[in-house]
Amino acid sequence: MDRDTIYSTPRTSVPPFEFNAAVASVFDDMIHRSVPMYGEIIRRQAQLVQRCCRPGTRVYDLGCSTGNLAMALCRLMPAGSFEMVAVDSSRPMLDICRKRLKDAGRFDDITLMGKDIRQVTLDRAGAVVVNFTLQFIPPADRDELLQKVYDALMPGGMLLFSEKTIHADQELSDLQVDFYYRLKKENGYSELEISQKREALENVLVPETMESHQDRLIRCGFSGIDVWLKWFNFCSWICTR
Ligand code: GEK
Repeated sequence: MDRDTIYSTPRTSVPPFEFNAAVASVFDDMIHRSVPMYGEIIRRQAQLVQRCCRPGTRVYDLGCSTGNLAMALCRLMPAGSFEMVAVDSSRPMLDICRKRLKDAGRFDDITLMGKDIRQVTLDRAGAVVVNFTLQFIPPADRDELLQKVYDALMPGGMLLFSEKTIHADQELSDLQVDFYYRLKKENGYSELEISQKREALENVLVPETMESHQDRLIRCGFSGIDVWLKWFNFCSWICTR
């Protein structure tokens, strides 16, 4: 896994963050060092998917990046025992995902789609995973996307959803951000890397409060909503119909 050094040298101006080839090539290192408990999130989500995925249903991973969830699911479930569609609009991310699946001999298990998740039709969904991707969708389009997820879920189906959030209380918000940057420093990012990445993500990653996410989930019709993991400004939900 290549090390993420994208923001390690000073830039005169920091362009908006993109999921381009440079980012894709270091993505796994970047996400493991930037998302608290990322390995735990993927491991437990794969186990949850395994529980609720019944014959005739599909698993969707919307914003699949390099396919960490697909790989975790392949480790848990034998070839041919599940149907999965993994979607991402970044070509370089999907190229890496495809190669990993081929190398593991599991390419036939997963359908990869290079598309905007807003344009994808979902059908017979047993589980839909949306990890740290809604935050990159324009806020005005988020209701429609989650409504589409809800409408596609079969009885007994689940949405597994994770986001970076903000806190409405400024003092608590500052505290969360402070601890988040502390974690990034502990994981080897310098002050310069942290501040240039923050600048790059401005207006690209648009976080919402947990309450605003939960209000949307309720509006869309989800009846069971559980925060199963929370670490300062990071939150993972299980949502059932
Ligand atoms: C993981 N879920 O490893 N349509 C499709 N893909 C999109 C769109 C869109 N409109 N916008 C962004 N993406 C993964 C991590 S990363 C999170 C998800 C992060 C894709 C984008 O190309 C990228 O691969 C992914 O969403 C977000 O659990 O980097 O913070």
